[in-house]
Amino acid sequence: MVKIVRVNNHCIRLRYGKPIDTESLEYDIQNAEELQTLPSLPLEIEEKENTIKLSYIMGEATKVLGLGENVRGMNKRGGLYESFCTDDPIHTPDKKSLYGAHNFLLVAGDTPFGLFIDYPGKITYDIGHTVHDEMYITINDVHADLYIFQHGTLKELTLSFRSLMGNSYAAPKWAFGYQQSRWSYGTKEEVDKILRAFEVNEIPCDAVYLDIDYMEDFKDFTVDQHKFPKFESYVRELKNKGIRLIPIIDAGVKIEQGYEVYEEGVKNQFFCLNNQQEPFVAAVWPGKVHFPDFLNPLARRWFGLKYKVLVDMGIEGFWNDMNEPSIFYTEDRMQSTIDMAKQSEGENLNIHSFFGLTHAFQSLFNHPDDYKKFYHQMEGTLINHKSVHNLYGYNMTRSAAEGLKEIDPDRRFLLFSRASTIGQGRYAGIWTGDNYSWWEHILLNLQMMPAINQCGILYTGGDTGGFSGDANGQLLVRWSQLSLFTPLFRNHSALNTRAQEPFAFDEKITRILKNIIKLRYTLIPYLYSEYMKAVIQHGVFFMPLCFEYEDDFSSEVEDQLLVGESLMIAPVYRENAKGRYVYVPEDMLMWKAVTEKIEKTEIVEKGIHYIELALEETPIFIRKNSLLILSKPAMNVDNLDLSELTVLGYVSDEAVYVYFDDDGVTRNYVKGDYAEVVIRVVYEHNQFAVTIENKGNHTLRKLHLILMGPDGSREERELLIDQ
Ligand code: MIG
Repeated sequence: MVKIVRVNNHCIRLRYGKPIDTESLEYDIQNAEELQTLPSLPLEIEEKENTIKLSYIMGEATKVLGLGENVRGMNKRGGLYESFCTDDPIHTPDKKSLYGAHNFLLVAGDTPFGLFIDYPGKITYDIGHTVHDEMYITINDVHADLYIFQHGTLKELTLSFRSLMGNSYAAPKWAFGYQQSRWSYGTKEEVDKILRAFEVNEIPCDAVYLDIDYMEDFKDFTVDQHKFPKFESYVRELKNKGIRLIPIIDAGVKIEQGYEVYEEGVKNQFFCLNNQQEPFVAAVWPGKVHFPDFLNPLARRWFGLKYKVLVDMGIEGFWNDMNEPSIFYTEDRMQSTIDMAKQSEGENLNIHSFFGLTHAFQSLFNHPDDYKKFYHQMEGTLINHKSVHNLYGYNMTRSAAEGLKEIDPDRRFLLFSRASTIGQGRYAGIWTGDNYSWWEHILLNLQMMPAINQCGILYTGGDTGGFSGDANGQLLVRWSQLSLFTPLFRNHSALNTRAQEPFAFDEKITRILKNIIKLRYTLIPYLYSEYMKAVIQHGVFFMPLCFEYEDDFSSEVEDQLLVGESLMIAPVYRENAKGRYVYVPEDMLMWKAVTEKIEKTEIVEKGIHYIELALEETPIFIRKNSLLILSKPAMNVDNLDLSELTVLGYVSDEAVYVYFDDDGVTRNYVKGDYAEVVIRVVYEHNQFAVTIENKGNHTLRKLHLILMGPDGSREERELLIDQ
């Protein structure tokens, strides 16, 4: 049985059975009109053998964008995918699922449409993998909500979807600064050593991360006093220098008598249960753990308020890890695997039995059947984990966000998660997990960004330089030239890998990275303004070219992005490359940025160009009739001087830029407490005319304009801003 409602001009919802309320979307269903007849649909939907199957025949030129955080290119055609939040640290193209479950697709055929499947268990996608022209989607259930978006461009359909999600999370402004991480800076001495190197090299930095080793025996909400004596005063001492410490919080709670979180959780039945209704045991970092039942609202609130211990010590940001949840092993599976090994002791193992045995050990990690072994308490009933798997990390993050809001209602905390699903963007951002120091992963990182944004998750970025494996200086530089534009710009790497801080290579690399990081601070007024407008207006920060340019070629471009309304980026992602081909979809102003100084600019005409790019050059393209706003660099965001800004523009007719700013610290922007400066530049009769209009309180006093027009005209002027 299907029930159909019209949600808005672009969207209808088809409800099959009685789906679980995932709370992925947040819109007013009261006014939605119920439709009595099935409208014509762009794809076939069939209920069959306890599944819902969707199928669609793709035209030769049809492209399929979306699926958020996943492997392969922007166009998902040709691949098999699953949505099942998975801790898989090796992001090769044959994988089907990473940490997020992002069931949103944009089908760009003759008549574009969008599809969101609101269902929290596993969904499989065959997008032209088995048969080139055919797309099949299978939901192994008869309860699901399908949202279909029609009658608009790809951008309009995305914005329509975004409007159903509620307000996105707004990171504090300091979280747009450069951030340094490592598994682990495990003691105060190590953190101090790193910070000294930043100071000596005069490299700006806003945050240093604490990975699992800051805890006592990997117990959440504890700090090892031997490794970090007088933690509270240390946190405050660093904050006075403009540095925030960001501790990690893991999903698994260590089983240990006397450990408060464990004891309270057991007492109140706040942990997931096994089929005997006892707390379910899995093993992760600390050894045996219980998983908080984040789907139970009482448990969610309880865990969220635990962050207070660290907030009271001055902590303003957290990263939530291992919340797919990742399971190293379960006891019974370990036992049967050991039994199997014992049985084969002394045997003459052949190719089958040997690989059978090693496979059994390898598949202890995140075994699919282990996700069937535990239950959540939702509205008084027990629900098997497997059918709601994709809601786990989302609700852990929600727990943190709601807890932090209760603990300190006004403050914006930095918060991001590894696992996620659609809806989580209201509470936090994500990072893209354990990538590798592989050149391919720069491109993969770029390709995920717009798809993640389509799902309402705006604060995002990858482990710059790569998590696993050893980076070289060149890789880190090129990767940083991408991360320069991601809201989260964090260098992170794994245990036992080569050091990859900006000063870990040679002098030349240090100098280049220092310039890139300083350039980041120069770009913060623009990046933050574009990010906050996307938050407030339910927009996106990253877009593929085809959202703005309708020519056929733009829809083919898989290695360039639009960043906010003014910029296009085209980073180098091949080792030893001295440049790259760039498709310029309209005349643009290219800036080969080396430092924050505006040099090496030129107008590039629409077309395909080979652009030479020395290692230290970051290509930044300013779109026609667009403005880029820049500040002077600073050693951290708190010290950015926003009273004097530079505007770099390329104007052939008229450019209007709305520069957003607010305190960057509180939630007052929600009440409209923010400033907008409207900068308008008109080019007429070979002259530029500039007007400024202010709304709200802002700190801007002076603008330095560098304007380029068609036929080589260029002008610089200063403008004092009236208050
Ligand atoms: O299984 O806390 O993705 O960023 O450094 C490894 C240690 C657990 C995985 C995270 C990574 C983090 C690491 N964690």
